[in-house]
Amino acid sequence: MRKELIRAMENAIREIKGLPNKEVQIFHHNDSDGLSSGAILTKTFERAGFKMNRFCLEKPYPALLQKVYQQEGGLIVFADFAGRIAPMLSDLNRGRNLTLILDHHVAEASTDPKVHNLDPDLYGLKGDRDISGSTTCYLFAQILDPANQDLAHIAAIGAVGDEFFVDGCLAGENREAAMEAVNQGKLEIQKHEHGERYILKSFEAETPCDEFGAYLDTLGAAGFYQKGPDMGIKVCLEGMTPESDRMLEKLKIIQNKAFEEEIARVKNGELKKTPHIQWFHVQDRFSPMGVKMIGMFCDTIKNAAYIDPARYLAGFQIIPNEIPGFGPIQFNDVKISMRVSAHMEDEIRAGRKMGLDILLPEATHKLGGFSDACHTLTAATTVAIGKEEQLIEGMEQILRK
Ligand SMILES: [Mn+2]
Repeated sequence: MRKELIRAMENAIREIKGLPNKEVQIFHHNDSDGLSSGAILTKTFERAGFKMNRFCLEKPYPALLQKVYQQEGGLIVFADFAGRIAPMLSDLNRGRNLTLILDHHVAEASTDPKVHNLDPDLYGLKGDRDISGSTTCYLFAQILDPANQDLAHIAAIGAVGDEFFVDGCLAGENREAAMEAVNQGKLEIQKHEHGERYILKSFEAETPCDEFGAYLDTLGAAGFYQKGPDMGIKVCLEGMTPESDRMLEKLKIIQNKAFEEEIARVKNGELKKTPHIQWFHVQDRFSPMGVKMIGMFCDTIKNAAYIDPARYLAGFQIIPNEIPGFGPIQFNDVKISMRVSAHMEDEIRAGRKMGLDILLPEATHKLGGFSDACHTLTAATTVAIGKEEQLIEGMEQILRK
């Protein structure tokens, strides 16, 4: 299975080497795994002598993809997302651009031979156990040029960041990458009672990978519209600096202040209630932070005393009509994030309440929205601005049935 993935990567690389222009556009996710993936690809294509345009995205929104695929003859790489939307990318591409998908989420096969879906999920590897986005990029990088083996520790940062462990330890391809970094003296593995801790030794200060990942997560999420991802890539490649520390502190202050103010509003009656759902709307009050913040905010308050433990919790945040570095895009959409209390979590696990993975996508589809990351206990989708109440009502209808 791994062999076939390697072969597929080799085929894609052969096509890259046959391109007349050495130019690449990289789109990568904004969490620690996505930033690590972006850093590995940046170094890899730099070394290969490519001119590069790199974009960090919170999600590969269809409105953005339509713009991306107006071009022809390009090399387009997606990292840490897009595995599942390979058929859609194939329809948009129609043989016109060489496209590579280096994701590790659940995937669907491409229908365009120019769209290479190199998601290990298609090759029998488990993206939530064996291999992260960063390790997928690392595998690809190594095949392109064995010199890229020196990026193994960055693969480990992403793997730890995604928190997929087996008995507290990295497994599969992620473990291979970590062991390579250990051999190079860039990583140390400390064993403890419940597994292992991974300490980065490649930079001036030794830092545990989990702390490094949390640092990247804040830069990418809270700093999304303020060049946080650029700083994240730099930190992955060169380590933390006083400058990156200052940016992190500034972002933490912005986040804490925004959350505190929103908690006060929710407590003071801005939480609307329907029979099964409680919901609120932050409009653009989390600006200039990214829309991942609405999910993080729901996580922060889901078990608070002022939240009804027996109702689903939903929060809305307006998606800015802009992708940093890419320019304006008229999304005119709002993001909804949903979470549940510990009590509801038990109910859903026991099968007595409907999981969010069914409830939210079903209601979203009826309104022509876009659903991406929906799990039983956490879910998020987007719908057009103005359809918020209809979406809540749609979910109530599903629950009444
Ligand atoms: Mn990932």
